[in-house]
Amino acid sequence: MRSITISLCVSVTAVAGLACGGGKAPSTGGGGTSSTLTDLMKARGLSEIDVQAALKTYTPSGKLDEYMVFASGGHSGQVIVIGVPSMRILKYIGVFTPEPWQGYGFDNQTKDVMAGGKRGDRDLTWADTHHPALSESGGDYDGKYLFIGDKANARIAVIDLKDFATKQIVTTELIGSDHGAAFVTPNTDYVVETTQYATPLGGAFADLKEYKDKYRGAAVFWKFDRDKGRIDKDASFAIEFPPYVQDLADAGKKVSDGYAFFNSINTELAWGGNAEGNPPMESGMSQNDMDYLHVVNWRKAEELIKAGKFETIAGMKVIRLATAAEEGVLTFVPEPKSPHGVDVTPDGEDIVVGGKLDTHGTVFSFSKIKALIEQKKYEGKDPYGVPILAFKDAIRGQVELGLGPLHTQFDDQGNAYTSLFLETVVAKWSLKDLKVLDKVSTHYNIGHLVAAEGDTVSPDGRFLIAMNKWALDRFNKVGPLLPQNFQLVDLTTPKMQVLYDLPLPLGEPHYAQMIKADKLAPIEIYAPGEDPIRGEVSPFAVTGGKERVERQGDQVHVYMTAIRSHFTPDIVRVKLGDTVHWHVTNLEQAYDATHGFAINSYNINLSLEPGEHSDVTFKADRAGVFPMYCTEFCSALHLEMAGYLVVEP
Ligand code: RUQ
Ligand code: CUA
Repeated sequence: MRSITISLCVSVTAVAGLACGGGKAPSTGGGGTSSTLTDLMKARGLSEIDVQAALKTYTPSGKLDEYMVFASGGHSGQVIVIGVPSMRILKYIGVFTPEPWQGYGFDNQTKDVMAGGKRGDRDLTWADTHHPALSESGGDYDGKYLFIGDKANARIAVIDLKDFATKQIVTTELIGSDHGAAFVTPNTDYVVETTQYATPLGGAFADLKEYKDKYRGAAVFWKFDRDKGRIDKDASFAIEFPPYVQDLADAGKKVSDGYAFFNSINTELAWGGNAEGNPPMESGMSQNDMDYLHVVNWRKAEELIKAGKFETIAGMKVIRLATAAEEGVLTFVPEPKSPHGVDVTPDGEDIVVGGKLDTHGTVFSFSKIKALIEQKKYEGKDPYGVPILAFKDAIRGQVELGLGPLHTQFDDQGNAYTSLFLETVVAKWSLKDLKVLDKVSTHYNIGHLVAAEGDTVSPDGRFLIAMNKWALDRFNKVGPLLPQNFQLVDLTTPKMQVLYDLPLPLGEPHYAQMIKADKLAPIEIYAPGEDPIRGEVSPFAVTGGKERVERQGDQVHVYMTAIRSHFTPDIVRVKLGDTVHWHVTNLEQAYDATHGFAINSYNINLSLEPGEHSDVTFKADRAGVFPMYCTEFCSALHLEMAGYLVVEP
């Protein structure tokens, strides 16, 4: 017992610089019980390893995190911001779905943003957010923007990290779903979105029996205009792919800049029909020993677009498959058995593919692939005329990883980390000699993993998060639907160590990226009267003393201000049938002085951050007296920050 106390004392003191006089922890003050660390450990059933983990993650009140994680919010259609190492949740960013607290999807501005993602005239009220991608300069995160894809509806969102708010959603009817989305080219020239499930391009109709001939995938290269901070739809283009069910994707970097890599899982061209005499999809798609890694020369594709070698489908410029094959835009390399993740190494030289139904990670060599393409050394063509390189000539080697390799991230020491779904571990392996060095168990069924800046040209190492699909026995029971489990893993010790479990009960968060916190510089307040979506002072902004109600026929404009602790005007009278244009400016210029604005029965709910201006338009179609009030506990007189909307019959 005594020796445990001593060794704990030594290690704890070493880790945290704690005073450890005779094993006594400092008293917690007047009249409190003073206990030794060992007593505390005993009482809570903690081991020395547990205490080390606690010391590596515990972040006292007022201390900030070193890294920030942007995680997909899965079905919620949001993005989750998490601090590392504390694993404290810092923000849910409303993206594809309304987020009431931020008033996202309630005012005219954010309704317009959401309308950008409409398919046909249908409002979509959920998303399957998969892969967030931070903007990059020279292949490194620059902390300016974040993009994320919605697999279910083939949409991409742009989030400005100036205020951590969604500014734009785009979609194209060219494709019906995506999965390799979003990822960015090294200078964020393009945000790439790739089809998952093939459909006839542009939403046309063709029966599934015509799958081979009429169904297609595509990679959409959304042009990002950095000055405007928006995707430029007109400058975007797409490349048509065979209906091989493209999976994950990654952009080349450094030596492989100008290229992008896409996995596929269905070179069998299965299309289901298990009640029509066909094999079920999952076995139909798993017959071949090899699928195709799609190697795309996107700089070449840009040239073809400039040269007019495209067709316009559903408003999108599309390089047709035959053109892509002939002009060297698209080349295939066989890859083992229904792979999943494809990840380019920090130097851009290797492309690591997770086998999923194969026990290997396959390491393709970009320089070999490039040389083979230049020499036109093909071993054949696929049925669509796309040239195929020989597998053995294109790889540097394979690493025997274990069961179910999926995704790979990198550190600053030349190591790679691959998630193994079936084995439910993270495998650490050496890029140099392709040998496994260590494995750590995760709980359970890990999907993606994210290391600190682990997919950039300069990874940091240090921390990794295992993003686990199943939680089983990790948390208190909450009924049959369990949270997902993010496990923080220490990469600085010789053996990887799990430090912390964070349950995420919001949707299945697929992927995340982890950025050094000091690369982010968000604003604290908006300029007086700023419309955050336009990024400028609103023409409807209201200043103190200029509050008023103006009527033009049945159109009523309300110019209102909010400041602790009142709205001006606090009574607004309109007539049944009027259209009301409500303009509210928060006059506060103090950090964190947010007011809410809600009107009963009319589903009006705004969040006005300091300086922010917001507009909402509605029809006064119900007579009565409707309380309106501030929904943020903004001051001692918050409850008094209220008024009435009077709709006269
Ligand atoms: S993935 S299943 Cu990122 Cu592994 Cu979507
Ligand atoms: Cu303003 Cu409560």
